[in-house]
Amino acid sequence: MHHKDTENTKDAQRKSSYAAVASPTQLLIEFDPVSYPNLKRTPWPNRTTGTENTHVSHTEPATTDQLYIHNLVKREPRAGLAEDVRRGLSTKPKRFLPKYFYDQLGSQLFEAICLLPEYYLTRAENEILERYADEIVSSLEGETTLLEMGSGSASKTRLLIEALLRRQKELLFIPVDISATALDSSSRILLQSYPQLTIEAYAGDYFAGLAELRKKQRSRTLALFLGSNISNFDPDEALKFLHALREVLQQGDALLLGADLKKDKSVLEAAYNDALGVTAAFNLNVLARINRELGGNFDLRAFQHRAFYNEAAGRVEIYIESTRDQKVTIGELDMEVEFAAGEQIHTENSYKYALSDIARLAEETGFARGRTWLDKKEQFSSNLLLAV
Ligand code: AVJ
Repeated sequence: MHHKDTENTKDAQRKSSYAAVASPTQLLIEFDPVSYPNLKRTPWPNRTTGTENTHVSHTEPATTDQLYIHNLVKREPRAGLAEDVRRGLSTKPKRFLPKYFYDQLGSQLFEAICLLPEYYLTRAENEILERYADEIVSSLEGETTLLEMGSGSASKTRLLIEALLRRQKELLFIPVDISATALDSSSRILLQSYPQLTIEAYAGDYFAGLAELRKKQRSRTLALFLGSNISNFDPDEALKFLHALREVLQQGDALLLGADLKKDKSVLEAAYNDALGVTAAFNLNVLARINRELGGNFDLRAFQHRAFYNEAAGRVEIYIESTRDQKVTIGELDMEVEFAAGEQIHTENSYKYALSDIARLAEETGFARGRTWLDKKEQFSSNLLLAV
């Protein structure tokens, strides 16, 4: 049950600052300055009248008509980085959960990955959405709410927002993301571009987000799970996730699922071993994060990035490998960890799909398979699954 869980799980005493500045119609959340050292307390862009600089630091919704970010992690500070790192470094083989990639720096490194020439996924999905967004949204009837799991920078989402706004005047957008900074900045940008939007955001991991979403009724909903975010799930977790997502939807709603397709090993391995080393930085940033947030002393130069396609398992496997025998201490965990030369920490799997895999997943989780769209090179798939 890995994947996303907000970064700002550090104890309350650390999150004294960053009560956001909000104008009367908006409200933001508190950020953890350890996970988000560079978050700026910029005032809201001027889209409202009235007084500025109302205070805030709530976890519960206040009356606001444009944006609210629910911080789910603050409610469960125990299930966090510290505990998962302790556990992950105590098991054999060692492992981390991919959700911990996405602190402020990690989220931005991921945005950089999406621009790499070798990382074809983002461009391929963008090509599909540019071309078919209108067709995709026409599969739903009536006033539609847009829900997105793992929205990140939400740049591809814009294409669907625009398609929906061509047929309705207003739109409620509900993004769920592990990174509170990504949610904050993407929401600000979206609201500036589309004044017709209302955003209700959830900063937390997928399952925490879904648990919250179950509590509320929504109008006709198009859910998005883009970018092959499903790739991080093992098969049983993918089933569990789609089941849970199906539960927050009603019959007649739909899910647009972006899934990277199985393909040539050389293409896949290049995508996860880029020449600039951005993927390596993204991967090793987890060690830097442990140094920053848990008082670790990992020497990043004594570890290296590894990624290869395991064809039998249908997944790219990503590791951090120790280049020598070494000991690392993690102050806040009171922990000393030994690494042998060549020993690895498994940081991520990225599963690749055949269209038949997606069909099976859909059928097992209460969806009927609608249309599938591919990019011209047929590298990536956008699959409409209908809640039945
Ligand atoms: C965000 C899980 C879709 O698996 O391609 C990219 C993450 N890791 N490069 C992927 C990732 C290294 C990405 N997903």
